[in-house]
Parts: sequence; structure tokens; C-alpha cells
Amino acid sequence: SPAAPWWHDAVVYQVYPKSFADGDGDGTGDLAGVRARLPYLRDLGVDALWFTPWYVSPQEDGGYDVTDHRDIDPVLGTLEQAEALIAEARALGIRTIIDVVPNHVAADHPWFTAATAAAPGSPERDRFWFRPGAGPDGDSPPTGWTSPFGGATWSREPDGDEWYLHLFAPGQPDLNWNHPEVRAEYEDILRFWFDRGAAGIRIDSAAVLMKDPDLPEVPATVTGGNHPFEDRDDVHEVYRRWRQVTDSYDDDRVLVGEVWLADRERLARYVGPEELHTVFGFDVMAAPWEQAALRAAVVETLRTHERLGAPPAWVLGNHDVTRPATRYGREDSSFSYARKAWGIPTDVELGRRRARAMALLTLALPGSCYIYQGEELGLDEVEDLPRDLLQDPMYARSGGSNPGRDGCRVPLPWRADAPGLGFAVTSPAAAPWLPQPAHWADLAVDAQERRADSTLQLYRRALALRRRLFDAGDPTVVWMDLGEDVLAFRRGSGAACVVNLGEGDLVLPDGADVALASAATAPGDRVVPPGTAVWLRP
Ligand code: TEU
Repeated sequence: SPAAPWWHDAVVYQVYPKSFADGDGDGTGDLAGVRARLPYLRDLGVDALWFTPWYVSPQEDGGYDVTDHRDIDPVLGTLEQAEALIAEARALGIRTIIDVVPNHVAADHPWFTAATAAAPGSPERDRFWFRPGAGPDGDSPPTGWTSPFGGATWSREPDGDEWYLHLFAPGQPDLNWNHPEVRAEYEDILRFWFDRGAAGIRIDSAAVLMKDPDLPEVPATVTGGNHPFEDRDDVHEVYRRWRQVTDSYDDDRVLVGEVWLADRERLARYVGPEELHTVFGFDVMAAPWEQAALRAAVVETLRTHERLGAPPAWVLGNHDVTRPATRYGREDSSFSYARKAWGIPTDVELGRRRARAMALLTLALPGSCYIYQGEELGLDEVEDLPRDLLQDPMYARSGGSNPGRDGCRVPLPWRADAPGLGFAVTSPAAAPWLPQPAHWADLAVDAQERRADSTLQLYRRALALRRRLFDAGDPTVVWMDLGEDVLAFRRGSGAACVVNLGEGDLVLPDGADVALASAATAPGDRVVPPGTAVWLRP
């Protein structure tokens, strides 16, 4: 039988370019920085890179407000550099996944400036959602929809009387996906990047593109596809078309959807031979550090994907969520935006320990794993950034009650003793665009390279061992009962993963042969301390 496609069991490293490495010394990460650090990514052992948006953008939402999907933001580099980066990475065996943002564009996108310059009712406006305001004077939003960023999903246009829809920030006007030019434009954007060597596309906010043209209020009970903007049935037409475009290339390309839906049946509808290749599995990330809940999240994710014939894409964190080392140091380690708040008591050492165990858990399961930059260093959320430096619209739009997502986007520490913790690959250099905490010196790449028991060394060993120990192509997961606070399963190869979620030591059965442990254990030792995972040889 032909080999499984690369993305079935890939380890994908998510690069947030502004914060990965600074190649030109201006304090902001860039493509030159990524190119300089490609050997690091090769040594880590990743199979692919996913770049969060690197396009021309006013950067009001970390680049998810795109002005031009066919060019690179000058702060980050040039299109030529992006092409060179894709080719250089590929020469090291590392593929590239790019991020495409179809729901909205930036407010300075030529389509939107043309729309606001045109009179109400003109065709230029049809690519967006313009409506008169509600109320006798038209000074209320047309609907009462609320944004995941907080506040209304409508703003009054800058120099006119109508309102325009933006599910996210006001600087991200929603496109009208019923418009044929919108569809054609994005199909062309896919081709543009496939032609430049992209091996995959991560689809941003994939479930919310389509809107009910009548723009009704959100019903009290949402069933099936009757929500006015979320997970509507007609969104699938778009992805069927995208799949045709993708399949017109070689069968090496992947479409990965960012689909946040609690309903697994509805989520499953996005994946299949005629739609997306796979979707992120957020359930494990959303689950608390607790045996039954974690196991249920794993089982449900596996079950859904088994039926779909597409392996899961496991996620522990990304540029939107509180870093795992911090989350797992909290009483409630599950993720939701509602739980992002200031001053939650956190034991970061405990969190880091548990996050390492979670990494071994997800890396032992069938499917691909997405690692967000810095997870391999055990970086924690930076929660004491000066408030005047916070950039995330989620912070401002919540009136400051939600800390927002800047705390997981702080520039990486590369060298313990260098200014800016070596964020810049050359010197002298401006200070990193967000300040790094002093304790990150211990977490810097060079410091972790010198310590055998560091998180970085654990990730390197895990990535090197993973395919040898667990047969990636075999979906078998057989659960083992090693106690109520233990998550343990054997894979088809006979190798096993055991996670001690309890408070006491776990003694492994006789003959257990530990290949890798997420925390120090004595050689030949069969004791798994609390908050620790081990991989066992067959
Ligand atoms: O995130 C999508 C997003 O924020 C929503 O799906 C939201 O999480 C959900 O509705 C809450 O329940 C993506 C990007 O990852 C993020 O960085 C962007 O800010 C956002 O889209 C807008 O482009």
C-alpha cells in the first residue's frame, strides 16, 4: 500500500514570526530570523512549519488583519525571502503550512477602502456586509451579535452612515462569501501559495465565513445549521471548491481547518475526501488535568477521526491560548477565553512539569501534533507585561478585564547571557518588541542545550524516538488500567505511554522498560512520580 501522506503523523511547529527570531535587529522577529534558525528547527526534529499570517497588514490583530495575501509584511521581510525560506526548509525535509484568513480583511484592504468611498447601495459594498443602523435614528448596531473579542460585531463606517459587520475587531471587516469575486479571489490566493511551494494551508476561523443574508438575531436554541454566522451548512460549498483546487496539485498538500465547535458531529462534517484533510483537535487542550476528562477527550477525538479516516491533529497551545506551562499550574487547567483573567494563582514549576507529561501523551497518540513555538522550551505565559505595551484587541475591547493574548506571544529566549536573551541573531539590536521576563534566561535555548534534563532535550529525544517507538501509521490505542489517576495505553507496536495524573508515585508493572520519561527517573527505575509521563518499550 502507498505510504501515508506526510501530514498523517507530522510534528508541525507553529511559528509566530514577530516573536521567533529577529534577523535585522529592529526588535521584531522576521523571516531572516527564521532562516537563520532553521538548523535549530531541523535539530528539534519537526516535519513542518506553520506560519501565522506573514502578509502585509496594519497588525491590529497580530497579522490576522490582512491587506495583501500575496505579499509579505515589510516588517517581516519580502516575498523573495518567503520563497527562499520555503525552499530552504524543504531542503532540510521541513514542509511549510501557511495561514489563510478568509473571513475578513484589514480595513485598509483596497476592497474595503473602495467600499467605504462608495455610496450606500453601490456594488463596491457588496463584498462586505453594510447595513443601516437599527433604532429610530439608526445609531444602534443592526443586530445584537457579540464578538469573541468582546463588544458588538458592528461598527459605524468612518465617514458615512452605514454600519459594517466585523465578527472580530473593527479593523477586520467580514467579507460577503456569497459574492463570486470573494470566492474567486481566495481560490487564486491558494494557488498563489501552492505555486510557491506551500505544502498546506491552515484555514483561519473556518466555520464562520457564511452569514444568513437576512442577518437575524442569534436564536435561543441553535440546531443544525441555523446559526446566523457559525457553522452554517453552506460553508461546506466553499471547502469543497478549495479541495478541488488543492487536489489539482500533487496529493502532498493539506488543508487544516481551525474549527472551534463543541459538537463533534458538526465538526466532523468539515473533514473528508471532498473537503478539508483534517481539523485541529482542541478537546485535549480544553480538558482539565484529570484522568476521566482527559481520557474522554482523547477517546472522543480518536473516535471521530477514525470514522473520518483522517488522523487527529493534537494541540496543547497556540498563539491564542494561555501557555500550557501556566495552564497546567492552575487548579483549573482547561482552556477557555472566559477563563482568561488577571491574577489566577499559578504554580509554574508544577505547570511546566505537567505540560511536559502532556507533550509525551499527545506525541504518543496516532496523528499529527502541533507545537507552538516556545512550548519546547517550557515557556510560561507572561502575565506582567506593561499594560501600555499590550496590543491584542481582546485586551482593549474587554475594557482591560481580559488580559488578551500578548502573554503567549513574547519573543523567544535564545541565549541566556545576551541582550534581549539573544532574540536578535545579530548585534547590536533594539530591545525585543515585548519584554521577556528575567527568569527566561534559564529557559533560553543555549541554557537548555547544556542541561540534559531540560524541556528542550526532552522534546528533541521525544521527536527522535516517536516514530521508532510507535508505529505512526497504526491507529491502534489499547487502554490499560493502571489505577484511577493514571492514563495508560498501548500502541500497535506494543510500546506504551503512561501518564501519572495523581498526587502519589506510580509503580510500573514488572518488566516495564522505560524508553523516555518527562521528568527525571533513576535508570531502571519503575517509579513514575506525580505529574510525569513515560514511554515504555514493547
Ligand atoms: O482565532 C479564531 C477565534 O478567535 C475564534 O474562533 C474564537 O476563538 C472562538 O470563536 C471563541 O470561542 C483565529 C486566530 O487564531 C486568532 O489569532 C485571530 O485573532 C482570529 O482568528 C481572527 O482572525
